Amino acid sequence: MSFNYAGRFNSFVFKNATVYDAIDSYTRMKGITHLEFNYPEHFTGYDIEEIIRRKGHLGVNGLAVRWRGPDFKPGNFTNENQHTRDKVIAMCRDAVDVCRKLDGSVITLWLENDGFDYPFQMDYERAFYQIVDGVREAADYAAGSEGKKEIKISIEYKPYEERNFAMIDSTGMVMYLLSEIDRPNVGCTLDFCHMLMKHDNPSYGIALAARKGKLFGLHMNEGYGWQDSGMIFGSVSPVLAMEFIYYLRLYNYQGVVFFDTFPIREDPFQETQANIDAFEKINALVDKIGMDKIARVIRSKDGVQVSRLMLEMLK
Ligand SMILES: [Mn+2]
Repeated sequence: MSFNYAGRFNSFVFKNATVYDAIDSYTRMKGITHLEFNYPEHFTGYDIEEIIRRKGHLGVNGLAVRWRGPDFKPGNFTNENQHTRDKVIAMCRDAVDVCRKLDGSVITLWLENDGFDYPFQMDYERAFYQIVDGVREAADYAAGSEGKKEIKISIEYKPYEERNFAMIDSTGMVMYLLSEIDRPNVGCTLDFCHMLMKHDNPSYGIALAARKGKLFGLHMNEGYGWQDSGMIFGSVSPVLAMEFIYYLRLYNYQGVVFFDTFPIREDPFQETQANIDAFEKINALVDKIGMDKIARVIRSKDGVQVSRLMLEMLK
């Protein structure tokens, strides 16, 4: 099974490259199939027609909405300033329009400010259903209609950062949110580091989301679990990474594998390529060992057999 790959624009942009430069790099990189933008930051000062010209053979996966600036700090969908909350939803609609123009598929929403820091700071029920209603509004706008492609809305959870507590903080909570939203075009994006931060087993999350047809996106990276490390895929826990790829194949994941990594000290071109190479190599190891054999080990529920499988993988 082969996978679709996209890299993180800001890996280049934060090193003084333009969005155009980054697109040119991606067209030269081995394995990249799609582009994944932030909205509005990667469009401000850029021409969409020029972006389309430069991307050549690459597809567009979608856009992640970023609500930047002091107005959004108290909350995104949970903002009590009606004007600001309207703007939060309007930006989702604008992102859907741009996504359609680029023939993309998915709008990713990470609810960065929808959380709380103090006890007695949040009316939890009100806040949760402000998110439900807000995402529904965006999703209904993104739904397909005559002549208009359906765009998916995908919720990316993170347990904490920026706030001490996030409203949507775990795989279980995001699945619960999706069932309350109850829209066919709303699903989730699972970020490997965010899952480790929550002590959510990454593959368990895939299984539950995929079973419901709600696995709309992946953010692949690596870390030690206590912060959003954004390291190269498979570099800390290759066995967890291997289990993850096994489940992606089991559920026939057809979406894009986006590498949400932070090459602060590394060369961004080589670092992105290293992510793809690691993913491809671990995928090849799953092939070599075989899906059936892995399934047998899982059925055994035996730690010793699991350890032997791991040694075979390292051989
Ligand atoms: Mn992410």
